[in-house]
Amino acid sequence: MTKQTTTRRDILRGSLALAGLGVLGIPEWMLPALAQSEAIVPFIDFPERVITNPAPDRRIIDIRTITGPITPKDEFFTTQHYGHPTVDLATFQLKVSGLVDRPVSLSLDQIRRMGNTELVAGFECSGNRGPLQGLSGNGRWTGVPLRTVLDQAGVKPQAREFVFFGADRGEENVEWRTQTFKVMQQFGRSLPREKALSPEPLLVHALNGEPLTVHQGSPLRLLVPGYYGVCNVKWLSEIHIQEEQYLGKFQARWYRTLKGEMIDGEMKWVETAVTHMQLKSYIARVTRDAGRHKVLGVVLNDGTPLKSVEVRVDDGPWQPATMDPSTRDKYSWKLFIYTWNGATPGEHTLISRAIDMTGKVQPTAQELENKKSFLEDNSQTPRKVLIT
Ligand SMILES: Nc1nc2c(c(=O)[nH]1)N[C@H]1C(S)=C(S)[C@@H](COP(=O)(O)O)O[C@H]1N2
Ligand SMILES: [Mo]
Repeated sequence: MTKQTTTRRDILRGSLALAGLGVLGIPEWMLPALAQSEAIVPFIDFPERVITNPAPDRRIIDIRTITGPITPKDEFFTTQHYGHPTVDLATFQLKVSGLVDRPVSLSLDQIRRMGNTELVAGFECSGNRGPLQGLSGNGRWTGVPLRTVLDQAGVKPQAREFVFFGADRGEENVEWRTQTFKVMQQFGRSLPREKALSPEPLLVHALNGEPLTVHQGSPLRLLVPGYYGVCNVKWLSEIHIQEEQYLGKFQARWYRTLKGEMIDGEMKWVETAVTHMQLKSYIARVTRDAGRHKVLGVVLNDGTPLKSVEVRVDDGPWQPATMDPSTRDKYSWKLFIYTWNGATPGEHTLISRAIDMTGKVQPTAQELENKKSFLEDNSQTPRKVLIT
């Protein structure tokens, strides 16, 4: 009980401050924290034992424990390819090199003094999918607009490709025709000029008001709001600006989506880069309170305004869910609640779908059948519960 009370208070403080609403501004039932009389209805299609810490440097979020829009820093999912590099905060310098008027090297203090922009943003790993959906989080980030740093260096007109390197590296096999070369590579991702110079990408140094942890890329990471996790380069050490396309493994090979599309009666196989997040919703948990059931879920996308979220029970009609008014920030997770009246005893399948303002509807698994690579799986995730 004590823990629940604390959680509820924390959520009130956190989300109401963000939404600028008073305590009485949000109807009590909208709050995702459990009421005292509320009981969790377990999912019967969830793996029995969810290992939330599969390795020291990895963590997933157990979606059934989501209690509010802001993910606590020590519950934020985390993953990377080369483990954690050692970065000495005292001697840390961010380098900006390549097609610039003045190459610059900035200490953490210098970067912090360039401004403290705050942004609530959520992201997921492009490999996030059902049944766990555990690779996503939502936080309040603090940092400097990337543009501010780039302006200091002065970007040359012919610059087209902005490459962000992390301090982490590993040996890779690079295949070329019939040969394989073993070479050391730094984790790198790139953005095209237009995106890099847009006002939104941030170089962030804090999450939820505290300095980034090693897991989250201490001391500095790139945050591209609305983009998949892979774009948010952790332990950022260098921004290299070039004219050439960047073809590193995590840009050009691993983070691709291969999808078949029927065009004029012919199947075309299209490969695209993993960039902006696809429209997704999922059910996080179901609770029972005095005979009434509540279905809580999360929506995330690339910031395109949402039109609605709907929930369907078994083969029934799609029913509108209510969006939590405290999660209005453009790039934030949006929480939704669906009140399920008259649930009958027995097994039921619940499913949610989000629809955005452009009319885009979250696809079914069947509609994504021709997507070969598992990344960018935003299909509707069914959830089974047993009502007793
Ligand atoms: N330097 C570096 N940055 C990285 C990665 C990496 O391997 N190295 N992995 C990316 C991937 S695939 C994801 S999903 C996110 C995870 O961010 P998080 O650990 O803060 O949740 O970091 C991204 N940034
Ligand atoms: Mo990822």
